[in-house]
Amino acid sequence: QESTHIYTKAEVSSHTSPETGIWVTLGSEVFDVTEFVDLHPGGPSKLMLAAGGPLEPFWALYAVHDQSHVRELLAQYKIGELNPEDKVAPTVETSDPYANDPVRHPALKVNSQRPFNAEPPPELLTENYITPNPIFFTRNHLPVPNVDPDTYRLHVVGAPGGQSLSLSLDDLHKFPKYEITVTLQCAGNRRSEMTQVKEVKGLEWRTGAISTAHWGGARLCDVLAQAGHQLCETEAHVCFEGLDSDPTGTAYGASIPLARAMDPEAEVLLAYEMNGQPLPRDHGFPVRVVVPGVVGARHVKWLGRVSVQPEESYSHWQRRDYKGFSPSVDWDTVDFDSAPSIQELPVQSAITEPQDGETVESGEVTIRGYAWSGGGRAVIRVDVSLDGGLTWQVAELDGEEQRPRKAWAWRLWQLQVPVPAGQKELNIVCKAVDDGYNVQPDTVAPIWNLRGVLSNAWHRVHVHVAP
Ligand code: HEM
Ligand code: MTE
Ligand code: MO
Repeated sequence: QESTHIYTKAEVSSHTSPETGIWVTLGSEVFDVTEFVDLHPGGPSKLMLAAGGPLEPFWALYAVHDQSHVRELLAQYKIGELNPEDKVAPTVETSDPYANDPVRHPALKVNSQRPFNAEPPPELLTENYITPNPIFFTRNHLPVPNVDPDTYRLHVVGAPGGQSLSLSLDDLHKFPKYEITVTLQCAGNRRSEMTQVKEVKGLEWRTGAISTAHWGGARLCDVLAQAGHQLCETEAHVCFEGLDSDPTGTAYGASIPLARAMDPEAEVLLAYEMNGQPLPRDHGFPVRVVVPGVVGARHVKWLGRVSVQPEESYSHWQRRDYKGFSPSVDWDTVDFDSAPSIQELPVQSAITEPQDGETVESGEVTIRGYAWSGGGRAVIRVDVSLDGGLTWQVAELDGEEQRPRKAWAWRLWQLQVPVPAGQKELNIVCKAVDDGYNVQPDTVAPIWNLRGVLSNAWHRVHVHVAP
């Protein structure tokens, strides 16, 4: 018998297109699945996410592959083995502040490696109503702190006449546990579309700086009450500090109004669980704030300190970022103090399937996406157009029915429509309506702002129709 072919990791990673052949690995085995890609029951685009590398991280997300018939099918495409030396784990460089960052899922589309910022690809984003933890979008401003859960303490500054608290994880678990499903969206989601109008400062997020999880934890109002805080007549703010800090020792910080923090109906959590698991390190282990209906920036991760103050947090991210301005304001004229910090977000929706530039089959097309609104406002309708907005059809809303005024989570939606005969291309557009009858603006230019936040114009996707 002929000896087995041995391939290096580098060789495998250079096989990612039909021209070169499409290779993947499972354990130490190498497969050429070029012929199978178009036959994949989960669709070619999903399989292609693993092209040139290991299947394990993807198959870990989809247990459908843990079946003997799937392994047998794959075995038909085996072409050899991985070079054993390529299985040695890479060594860690310790002088690098990011050296202790966790290992990330390879499906994430990375916008910046240090600090780590990444979004799930559209074809995975709306595959599940609950985003699996490993592909939940990640927005870090600093290296990920390594927090020891045994010595962790959450410091809560007490009210005058009350008492300050130093809470261990066990202490936090003694408060009544609440569980809620909440969608988190970064203010910069869809910023890349704003960049097309005019340059902005910020990470080039596409449609994936949004994800949904089932969070578990103590209510912030219960913890504040134990420290002697009550709702007061005068305006006050609850300030949060993370355990992540820059080289000068300045921690990430943000604040929310005390009125929201103390309102049991607002369901603000100090979360220690994400989808039934302890928080992953990237998402704030061991404790983060979850502020339903409010911009991601206030959901402070690796929470170290909570205090109530007469003014908003003095952090850069509260005062000099995450604010909206008129399209005519530029970096020379901007006065950050003139605009309120972003809290509740406006109504949003996007198309995740098909993707821009794709070719769809003639006959029928399935259009999918997500829709969400801030402040607990429920999405009541998603309109979809195939002709750039001339005519509209109403999409079917999937996902959990939302509670009135507490619609914290997104709705996924879909529409199956015949492709009009003779059509060579489609200009697909979506727009959502929330229960305040708020709608999305039709174009980006009038909402352009120098920081590229609040990008929620109608989402447009241009596709070709196969002849
Ligand atoms: C379904 C094979 C890679 C996502 C399936 C099924 C097979 C298969 C045979 C149908 C299983 C059943 O229903 O019993 C393969 C092979 C792969 C591969 C041989 C690699 C060579 C991937 C990757 C992803 C993925 C990389 C995701 C990133 C899915 C999904 C389904 C599926 C979501 C379910 C589709 C549905 O619910 O209808 N795959 N797969 N697959 N696969 Fe894969
Ligand atoms: N908390 C800390 N401590 N440090 C951060 O960099 N980023 C914020 C927020 N909380 C951040 C933070 C921003 S801007 C967003 S959008 C969300 O976390 C992202 O949360 P995720 O990474 O779990 O998706
Ligand atoms: Mo963000």
